[in-house]
Amino acid sequence: MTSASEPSGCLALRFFASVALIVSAFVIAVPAQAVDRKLLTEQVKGEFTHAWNGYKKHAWGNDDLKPLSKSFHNWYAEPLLMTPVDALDTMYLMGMKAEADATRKYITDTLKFDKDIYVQNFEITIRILGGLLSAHQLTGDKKLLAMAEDLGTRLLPVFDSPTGLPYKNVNLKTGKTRGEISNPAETGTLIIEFGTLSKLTGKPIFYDKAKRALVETYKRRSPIGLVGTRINVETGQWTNTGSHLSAEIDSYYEYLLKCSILFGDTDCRSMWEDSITKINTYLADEGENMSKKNVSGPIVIGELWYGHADMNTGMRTATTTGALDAFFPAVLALDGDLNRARALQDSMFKMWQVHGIEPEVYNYKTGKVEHAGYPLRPEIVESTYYLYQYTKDPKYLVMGKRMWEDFVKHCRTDTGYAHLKSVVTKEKSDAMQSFLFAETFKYFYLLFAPENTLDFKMVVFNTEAHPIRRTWK
Ligand code: DMJ
Repeated sequence: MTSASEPSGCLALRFFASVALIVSAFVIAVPAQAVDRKLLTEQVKGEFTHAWNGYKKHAWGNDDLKPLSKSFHNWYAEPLLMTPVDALDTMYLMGMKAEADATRKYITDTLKFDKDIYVQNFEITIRILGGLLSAHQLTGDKKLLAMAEDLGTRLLPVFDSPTGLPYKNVNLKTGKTRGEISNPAETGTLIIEFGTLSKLTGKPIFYDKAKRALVETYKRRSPIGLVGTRINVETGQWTNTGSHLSAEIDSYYEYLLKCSILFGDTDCRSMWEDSITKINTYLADEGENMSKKNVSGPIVIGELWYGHADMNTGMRTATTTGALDAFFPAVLALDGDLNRARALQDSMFKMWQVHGIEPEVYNYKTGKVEHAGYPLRPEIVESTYYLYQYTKDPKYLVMGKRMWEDFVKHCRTDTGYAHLKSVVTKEKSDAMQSFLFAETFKYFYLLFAPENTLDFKMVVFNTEAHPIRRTWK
C-alpha cells in the first residue's frame, strides 16, 4: 500500500506500473466475427417477454417478481408498480404496442400516489417519475403527465431542509420527511426528471429545487474539488469523505453533464467541466496517452481504471471498481472523451471476463473480486451501446454479444431472470429488480436493433434509461 504523505500525482504514475502488470495478465477477447444483429434483437425481445410474462404470472400488481420462489416483493407496505412503470417505455421501443398500451392503461387506472408510506425520493424519482415522463413523451398520454405532476408535487417536501439538500425519504400522503444522512447520488440525481416536469408543466418549482440540490452538493466539494460518499442534509457536513465513481456518488456526475446537454444549463456545464478535471486528476489510474480527448492512433489496451481517494487529500484509499462504475465509459463518450471512454470500456470488459460476468466490487490491482454479487446491472451494457453509437466499431457489437450470452446463461430462470449471489459460483438469489426491464434489456436491445429504433442523438437517458426528449424551447 502507499504511504500517507505521498502526493497523488506520483501515486497515480507509480501505481500504473503495477496496474499494467495485472491487466496484462488478461487478454481482451473481442475477436473479429460477424454479429447477427437481427437474431440478437429478436433474442433480447424474446427474453424480455419471458421475464415480463413471469412477472405477470406471479407478481402482477406488485413491484417485483421473486424469480426463484415465484412470488413477489414490494418495496413498501403498498405497491407502486415498479416493474410495469419501469418496463413501459422499453415495450414501446421493442414494438410491443398492444402489450404496452394495455400496461399503460393498467398503470393509469390503478397507480395512485396518495399513500401513507415513506418512499426513497431518489429511487422513486429515477424509476417512477422518469418512467412516467418518458412514456408520456413516447405516447402523448396526458394522464401520465398528470400522474408525474402529482408524484413530483408529493416528493417536493424533501427539499425543505436547512441546506436545500433533499432528505432521503418522504411520506407521499403527509409530506413528512426523514433520512438526513444522504449522498451525492441521491441529492444530485434529480434534475433530469424534476427539470423535465417543469418544462412540460410550465411550473419552474421542480427545476429550481432539483437544481439547487445539485448546486448545494457541488458547493460542498473539497478544496481539491472532490465530493464524498455521505452528507448530512441538515448541516451540510460530510460524514464519509471517500471519493469515487461508485455507489452513492456515480449518477451525481452523470447528471451534471446530462443537465447541461438536456437543458443547455451553463452552470451544470461548468460544474461538470470542473468535476471531470478533478476526477481525472485524483481518481484515475491511467497510462500516458490518456490526456488527449480524441487521439486517432490505437488505444493502449487496459491502461485506465478509476479508483477511490480521500476527498480532502486526494490520497488513493482503494483500487476497487465494479458493476456500478461501468456507467462511466458512457459518460466519457457523451462528453466527447472517446479515448478514455474506449480504454475504460476495455478495462470493464476485462473485469467482466474474469468470471464470465461482472462482480459488484473488483480490485483492479490485485485482480480479486471483493463483492461477488451481480444484481442484473445494466451499466456495462449501457456503455457498450454508447461506445457503439459514437464509434460504430463492430468490436462493441461483439463485446455486447459476449455479455448477452453470459447474461442469459447465468441469470435466466424458468420464470424470469435472477440476481447472482456470486459471480464466482453463479449461485442465484431470489430477486429481479425492475431496472432489468428499464435498463438491462433496453440497452441490449438498442445495441443490436436497427439504427432507426431510437434516434440516439435526440434523447438524454435518465439514470434508469428512460429516454427524455427536449420538446421545449
Ligand atoms: C439503477 O437504478 C440506476 O441505473 C442507478 O443509477 C444505479 N443503480 C441501478 C442499476 O444498477
